[in-house]
Amino acid sequence: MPIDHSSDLVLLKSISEDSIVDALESRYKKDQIYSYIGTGQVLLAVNPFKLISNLYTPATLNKYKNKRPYENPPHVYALAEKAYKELKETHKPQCVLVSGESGAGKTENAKKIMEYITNVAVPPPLPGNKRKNKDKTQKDDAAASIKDKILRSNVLLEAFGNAKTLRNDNSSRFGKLMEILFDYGGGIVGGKVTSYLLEKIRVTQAKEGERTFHIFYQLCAACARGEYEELGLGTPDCYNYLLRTGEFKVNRMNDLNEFHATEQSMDAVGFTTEEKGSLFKVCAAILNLGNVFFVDAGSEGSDIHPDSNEAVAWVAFHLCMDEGILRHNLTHRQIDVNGEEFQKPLLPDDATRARDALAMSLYANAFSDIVTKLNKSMASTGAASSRIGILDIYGFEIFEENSMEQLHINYCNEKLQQLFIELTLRAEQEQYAKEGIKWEPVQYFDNEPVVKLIESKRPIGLLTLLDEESIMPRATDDTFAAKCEKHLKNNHFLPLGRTHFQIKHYAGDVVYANAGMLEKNKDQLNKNLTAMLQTDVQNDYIKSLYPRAEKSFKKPPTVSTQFKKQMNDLMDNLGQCNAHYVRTLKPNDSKRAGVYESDMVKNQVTYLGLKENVIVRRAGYAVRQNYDEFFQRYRLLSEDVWPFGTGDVVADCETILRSIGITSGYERGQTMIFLREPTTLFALEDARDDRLNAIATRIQIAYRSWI
Ligand code: AOV
Ligand code: MG
Repeated sequence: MPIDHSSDLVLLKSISEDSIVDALESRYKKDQIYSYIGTGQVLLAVNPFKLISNLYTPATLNKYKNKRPYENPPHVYALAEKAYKELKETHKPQCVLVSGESGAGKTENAKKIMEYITNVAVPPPLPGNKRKNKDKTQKDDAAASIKDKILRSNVLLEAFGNAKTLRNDNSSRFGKLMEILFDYGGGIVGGKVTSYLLEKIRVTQAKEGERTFHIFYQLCAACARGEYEELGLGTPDCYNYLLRTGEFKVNRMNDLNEFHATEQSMDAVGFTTEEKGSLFKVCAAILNLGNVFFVDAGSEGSDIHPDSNEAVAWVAFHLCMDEGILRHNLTHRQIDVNGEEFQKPLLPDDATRARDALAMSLYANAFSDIVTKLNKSMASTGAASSRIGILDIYGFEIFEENSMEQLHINYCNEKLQQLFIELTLRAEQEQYAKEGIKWEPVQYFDNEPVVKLIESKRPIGLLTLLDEESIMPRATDDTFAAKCEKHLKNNHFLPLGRTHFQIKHYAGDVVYANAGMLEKNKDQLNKNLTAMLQTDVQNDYIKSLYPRAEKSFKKPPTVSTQFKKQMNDLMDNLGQCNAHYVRTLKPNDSKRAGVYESDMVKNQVTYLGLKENVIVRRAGYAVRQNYDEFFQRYRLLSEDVWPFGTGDVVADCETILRSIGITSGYERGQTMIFLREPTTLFALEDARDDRLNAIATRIQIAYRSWI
């Protein structure tokens, strides 16, 4: 197949942000959503917001098997193939980093990568002929079942971890690293999911026009059809947590069908009927909790509102506990004074906050438990020698109101962008150095100051300040704002009075509201509620979500501390891997097919640093190829080397180049040949096509004269 000159941005005639935007547009209009920066290096994917026929069929998938990226049009399958091939050849851990803003297509592409890899991965090897057929079948079955679980885990995690937002109808509200584990021969032996900070506030406070997590609507739809009737759920508009947003349906999403898929995935990963029932009970308890309101009961206390009696009864029923104990714990808080415990009545507002904290905690713990169960069920069946990690996080987001959740999400995106810069630059430099090629470094926009502003300990950064304020007894959102203003002297930080501050992120300026940050960061469930879940509930599953901690005088780590640690562990993990990149782009903000808004794409091209990426890739050498591969592909161009070469592959490659008149503009590396001009590659490909055509014609003539 002749090379499509527009498929790799490195081959563009002139490089500017506009020319990149235009090139992507003309491809997009032809339904060519994928392009490269350096064939097989960085894959760009523009969200089509529609199904493109034949893009992901089994036939297409097969076309990419065992092929080099340049042998086919750009595709996420090509990148997945490359990651898998490098795993098999080098046995080094690989990772695919999928990045882009919210709704750009990260999750969809990440799933295609998993689909590809689970499809092509070889069955586990059988040592010699000694093994009986029975063993073979068992091992094959185990591998097939793990592949199935890996794919189905997506359905399950999306049901509980995704939601409709203003940006994306199926927005990931948690970050995910899926690691597929392989044996030495490239057979899949297991899988491992790591999840990052679920946006649990969505359970109780989803915004107008959005939805909370899909599972709640799925359950309501199932109950309406008579499934899981014992949960007693009504339509979504019966529940305050769902009603608030005014949004119940998602375009092209059928909650009942989705529920069945969720249930099937739960079965596939080994949830028992009882476990499923308990998990759904927790969800139903949460929905009913949202319908519990409080009234003033004088002398600083509160009572359950009489209209909420039914809701409280349902909560007690679902949590399998005594209603009286529940009512008491919802309206009181345990405090310790000089080692003695007291029950302090709560004001209605405080009781409401405690109620929401309970709902969020139940959901977050249930979500962690799902991840734990998934990991048990995908645990390695044999010795894992290496892995491919596929990272699909929540994309950079800006809303009208941004809070701690957005701060964490955007911080995570900053870290990933930083890693991208470091690895592409480092990898590029290392390759030139290793191959002994001279190279002039290219300047990049470096987002390190922003990362430092957020996470640094010294000088003190934003999250550290937040942590410090969170343990101060009399700290308020206001004192936090004052401290930020005093300590954060950084061009990327702008205090906006006492209520808001702005951060200049690599992907845009975001204004964050201070309100509630300290509380969210402390993330404490009243002691009496924790104790209630540990002792008063009669359901083992729910109890298991609240294991008793060892007695400790240390304060539990804050949300920010935990997240920062997770991010740094993640970066360490990814730093050990050979990285592959998918950069997803969003062509419009209205989720519409066929609409390509150049300004919007240009903004992303700018902040993703795609132009610099192209320049770096091109600065040295546009094309690089292993000597052997180069020889195999182009040997038919020179009679002097055809068919087996002279034994000196480097000299043979030069002979091939000379045969089409190229005597300069290339460099001999240790293992690779580097071509400076992309046109050299075109010339080689064109000559190869001519040659193949000539051979085909000769064969035809010979054939005709023969018949
Ligand atoms: P995201 O993962 O990047 O956003 P998704 O992968 O969920 O974005 O994509 C958003 C929506 O765009 C999907 O639900 C599809 O409808 C559509 N879409 C994306 N890629 C494709 C594709 N290749 N083909 C067809 N439709 C596509 V977020 O999770 O919000 O950051 O946090
Ligand atoms: Mg997503």
